[in-house]
Amino acid sequence: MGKLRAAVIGAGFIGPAHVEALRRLGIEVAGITASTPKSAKRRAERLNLKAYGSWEDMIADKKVDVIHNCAPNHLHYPINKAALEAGKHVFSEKPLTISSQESAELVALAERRGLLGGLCHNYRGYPLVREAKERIAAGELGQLYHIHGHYLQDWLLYPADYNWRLEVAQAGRARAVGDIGSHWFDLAQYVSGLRLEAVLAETSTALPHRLRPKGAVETFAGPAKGELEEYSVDTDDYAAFLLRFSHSVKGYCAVSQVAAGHKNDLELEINGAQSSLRWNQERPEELWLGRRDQANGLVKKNPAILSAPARALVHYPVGHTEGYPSGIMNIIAQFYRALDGDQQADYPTFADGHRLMLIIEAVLESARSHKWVTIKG
Ligand code: SOE
Repeated sequence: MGKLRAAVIGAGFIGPAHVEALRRLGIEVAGITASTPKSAKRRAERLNLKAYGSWEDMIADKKVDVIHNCAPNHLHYPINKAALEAGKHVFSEKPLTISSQESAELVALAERRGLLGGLCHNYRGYPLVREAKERIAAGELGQLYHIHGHYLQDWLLYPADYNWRLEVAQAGRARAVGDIGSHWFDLAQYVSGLRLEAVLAETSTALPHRLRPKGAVETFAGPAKGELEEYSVDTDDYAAFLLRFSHSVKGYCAVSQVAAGHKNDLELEINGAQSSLRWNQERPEELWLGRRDQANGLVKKNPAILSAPARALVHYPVGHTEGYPSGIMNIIAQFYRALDGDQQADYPTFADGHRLMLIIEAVLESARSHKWVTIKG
């Protein structure tokens, strides 16, 4: 396929993380764009990159082969669609779109055009996550019984914590569910190898009235300053789910963006007939093993004891901490291996993203109807 050139749309929290990952992989980055030409220029200067005036200009650039879409949620669909129509491969931020109708369209479009679509469910890219997956696939836990966990954050705790994710027009109807619930669902299915089949959900809005600034604010930027105005919010700060997976495995999970003290607390625990395992994003280099008749154990990010697929995701020796940035890089690396024709490359696809949209919609429907909802597809 030759040397591919990438370009990144979005210069907030996550766009520059894609740039860093691409640079670590030795993939050329043609440039970056942002919500305004001025902020694109500012960010591009800091990253020593070319600033495109708009995402349309970037997509029109014949020198660009792969578009990284790190724009807000409502722009995932139009940008991904335009990029595919222009013959570019797409690596998109999640959720894939804001409706399953749009995500289905993107899956079909990529297929028709013979292009690849990848999705940044970066938590799949941690060595100990992969180790958990390998141990389950090898039968170490025995028959699986339960899958549970949480994804808790506190960056939207205060009324003046502002971000575009609080605006339905930009983020879609699902907030915590779409932003962080989608990660948890993806991880639970990826690690267990099971499919989520049905959900009973409750959502709630702890802060129905918030304060917003006149200007733009970045993710994790802290409470807004300057002139503020009050506005109403009715999307989910919090959601709890009862879950049914394939093979009659049962589970539960809670997500919140207003849980004081929790920063990026994504946790997944799986219990089987022989043993359990647990992984937490804030202790990314440890995998807890739970046993009934022996001492519980802790597997460290030690290449000498990890399975081969997990070892391949390690870039520094044991005890030399790596986490979030390397996870993103590992997933992006797999996507580019797929672009290079590697059939074994393992990355979240647009088809996965479409199914996650069906899950998000099932959650919202269940929260409305107070009934179990079967996930379509
Ligand atoms: C904000 O909740 C956020 O930045 C998410 O959008 C990311 O996907 C997650 O990795 C960290 O938190």
